[in-house]
Amino acid sequence: MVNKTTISAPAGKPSDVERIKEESDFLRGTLKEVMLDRLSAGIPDDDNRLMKHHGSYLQDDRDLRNERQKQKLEPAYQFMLRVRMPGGVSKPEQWLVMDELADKYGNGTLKLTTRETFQMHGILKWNMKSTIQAIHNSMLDTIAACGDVNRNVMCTSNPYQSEVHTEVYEWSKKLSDDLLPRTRAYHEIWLDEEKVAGTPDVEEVEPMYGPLYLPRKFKIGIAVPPSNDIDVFSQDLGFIAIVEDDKLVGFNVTIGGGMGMSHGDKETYPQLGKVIGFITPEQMYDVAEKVITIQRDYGNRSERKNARFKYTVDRLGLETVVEELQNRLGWSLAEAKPFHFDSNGDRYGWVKGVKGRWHFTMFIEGGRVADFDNFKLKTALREIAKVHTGDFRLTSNQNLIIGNVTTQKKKQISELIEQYGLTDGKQFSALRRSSIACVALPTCGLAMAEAERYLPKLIDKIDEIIDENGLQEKEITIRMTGCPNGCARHALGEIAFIGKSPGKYNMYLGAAFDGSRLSKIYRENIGEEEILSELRVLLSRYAKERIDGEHFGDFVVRAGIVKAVTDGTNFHD
Ligand code: SRM
Ligand code: SF4
Repeated sequence: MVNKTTISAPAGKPSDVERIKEESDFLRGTLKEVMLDRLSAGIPDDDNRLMKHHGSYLQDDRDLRNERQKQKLEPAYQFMLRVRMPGGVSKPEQWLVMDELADKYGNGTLKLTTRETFQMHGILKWNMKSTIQAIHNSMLDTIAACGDVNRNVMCTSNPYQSEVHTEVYEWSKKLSDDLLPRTRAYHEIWLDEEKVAGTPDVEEVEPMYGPLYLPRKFKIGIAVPPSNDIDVFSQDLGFIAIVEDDKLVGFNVTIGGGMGMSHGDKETYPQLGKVIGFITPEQMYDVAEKVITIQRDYGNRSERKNARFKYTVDRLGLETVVEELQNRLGWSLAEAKPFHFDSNGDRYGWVKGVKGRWHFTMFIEGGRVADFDNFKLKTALREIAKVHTGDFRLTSNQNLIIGNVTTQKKKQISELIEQYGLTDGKQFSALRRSSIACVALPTCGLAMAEAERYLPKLIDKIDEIIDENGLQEKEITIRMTGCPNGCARHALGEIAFIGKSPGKYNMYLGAAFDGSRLSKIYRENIGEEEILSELRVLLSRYAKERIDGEHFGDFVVRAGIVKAVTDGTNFHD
C-alpha cells in the first residue's frame, strides 16, 4: 500500500450529512413514518437528505413561493423523482408507465435528463409510494439515482449500431447493478418488504460503501469513440471503449472529472478526468470498486463543496491515486491505447444499424416531454410506444432515440413521426440542435436564474445572428445552467451561460467540440442585450476568420479571445 503517512482524508469535523447518514440505520431514518404524516406536505431536512438515496428530493414550486408566503401557507411542497436506468434504455411498456405516472401523480411532463434517464416533477408526498411501486412493477427503480453513492451509469447511445455498442450497454447495466447499495431500506420503505435489520440474527452490512456511504455523489460513464456524447472527461470515473478488428478489447480508464463549482469560490472548479491506463472488460468492476473505495477512504467528509473525487485526486496527486489503485487491485493497468473523439453531440435522424434495425434520433428541446399548444409531443411518443416493438434510448444530450425499429415497423413509426410533427431537428439551426439546458426554475431549489424555460427563447434571437452570418449548419454546442453546479455540463459547452441572478448570466467560451477542453469565463453578470451584442461580434468573426473545418470553441482560443483550459485547477486564472 502507499505510505499511509502521506495519504489521508482531510482533517476536520464531519459535515452534518455524515451524521445524518451515520444515524440513519442504513438510509432508513424516519422516512417510513414521516411519509405517512398528513400534517405537512413536506418532510424534515434530515429525512430529505436520506430521501436522495432513494432517488428523490423534496422541492417546492418556486413560481408560487411568494404568493404562498403572503398567504402564510407552507411552500407548495412536491417531490422530484429520478429513475435509475443505466445507458438510458427503456422498453416501450416502461415508457407507457412513465407517461401515465407523469399525468396521474406528476405535473404532466417528463424530463429526459443529461444522464440519460427520466425525472418526474410535482409528485405529492401521499402519492410517492404508489409512484415508486408502479415504477418498480415496470422493472425499473429509483435506487441510488441521487445521494452519496454511485449514480446512474451512462453509456454512449445508439447501442444497436454495432455489436460493440450492445456489449458496452450490457457492461454499463452490470456496473450499475453491481455497485448498488446493499441496504434493504428502499424495499422496506417503498415496497413494503419486511424489515430485516435490527432483527437478532441478521446484521446488515454495506461491503463496499460502509455505513457512511461516500463523501459525495459518484458518477460513471462509458464512451464509445468516436462519440463522446456522455462527456467521459466530466465523469468521476470514465471508460473509453477500445475496439480492434470490430471487437471490444477493453477500456481506457479516466478518473477525476466533474463539473460543479460555486461562483467566486476558487477552491471549487470544473475538472477534466485524466486517462490513467487500459483494462480488459472483465477488470471493469474491480477497477470501479477500488476507485470508489479510495474515494470512500480519502474523500473530504468535512467540506461537501470539496468532497467530490476530482478534489481527492487533485489533493493527493494523480500518481499517488493510481499507485493506491494498483495496490488495492494487486495488478497494474496497461498503457492506455490510442482513441479519437469527434463530438460530444448527438447524430439526428434515421440510421440503419446491425441486424437491419433502424434508429431515429429526435431533437427534444431541453429534454422536456410535454403536450405543448401546437405540438403534442407527449401524446405522439405515447402513440409510438403503443406500437413500437424496439426500445427507447434517452441520450445524454437530453434527446431521444426510437431504437431498434424493424423494417416492417419503420413505415408505421415514420407516419406517426410525420403526423405529430416530431423532428430530427433539421429545420432548426445546428446550434439549437446542439443545445442543452438544465431544469432550473421553477422546481430546482438551487437555481439562481432560468435555464430550460429561457434558452429556447434566447436561441430564437441568436438564430437571427446565425442567419446573418450563414452559420445555420455549423454545429456549435451551447449550454445553459441556472447555477454553477453544472447539470448541463456547461464547462464543456463551446458557448455556455451560468445563472447568477434573475436574467443575469456569466458567459463562458472555448470548450472543445469533442469534450476534451474546458470553457473559460468571458463576461460576467450580463443580461440578454449584452449576450446578443457579444455573440454578434464573435459569430461574425467566426464566420469570416475561421479556418476550414474549425469549430467555434477552437476558433475563440486560436483567435486569443479566451485562454485554453485543459486543467480545471487553472479555471479561475
Ligand atoms: Fe444535477 C443538484 C438536476 C445532471 C451537478 N441537479 C441537482 C438538483 C438535484 C438540485 C438539488 O440538489 O436540489 C437538480 C434537480 C432539479 C430539478 O428540479 O429537477 C439537478 N442534474 C439535474 C438534471 C435533471 C439536469 C437536467 O436538466 O438534465 C440532471 C439529472 C441527471 C441524472 O439523471 O442523474 C443533472 N448534475 C448533473 C450533471 C451532469 C452529469 O452528471 O453528467 C452534473 C455535473 C457533473 C458533476 O456531477 O460534476 C450535475 N447537480 C450537480 C451538482 C454539483 C455537484 C458538485 O460537484 O458540486 C448539484 C448540487 C449538489 O450536488 O449539491 C446538483
Ligand atoms: Fe438546478 Fe443548478 Fe442543476 Fe440547474 S445547474 S438543475 S439550477 S442545481
